[in-house]
Amino acid sequence: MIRNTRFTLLLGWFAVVAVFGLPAAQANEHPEQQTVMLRVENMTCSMCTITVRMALENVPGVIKAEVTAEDDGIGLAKVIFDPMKSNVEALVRATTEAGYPSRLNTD
Ligand SMILES: [Cu+2]
Repeated sequence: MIRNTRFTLLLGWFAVVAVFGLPAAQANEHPEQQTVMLRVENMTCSMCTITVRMALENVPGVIKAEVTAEDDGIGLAKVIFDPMKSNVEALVRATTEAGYPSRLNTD
């Protein structure tokens, strides 16, 4: 009887894994992608968003960058990158070297 119950539980577990995948695997569904927001300075015209986006997308490991600018000259860059190939420091360096100092947006 006990053995039978264990067997039923085991079957149930297999059914859950079959339908949903291993819980740990699900939590790490996209370990190759990380998203950060950067606060970018010196955004003076609409071309700046393109310049900053290109600077970010030229960083090895960057998958996608979206840049918006406000009237106050501050821009926001949403950057999706492979954390195995890049990091926030490399992203900040790229915009800064392009003339747009940035830092991790903590708001
Ligand atoms: Cu500009």
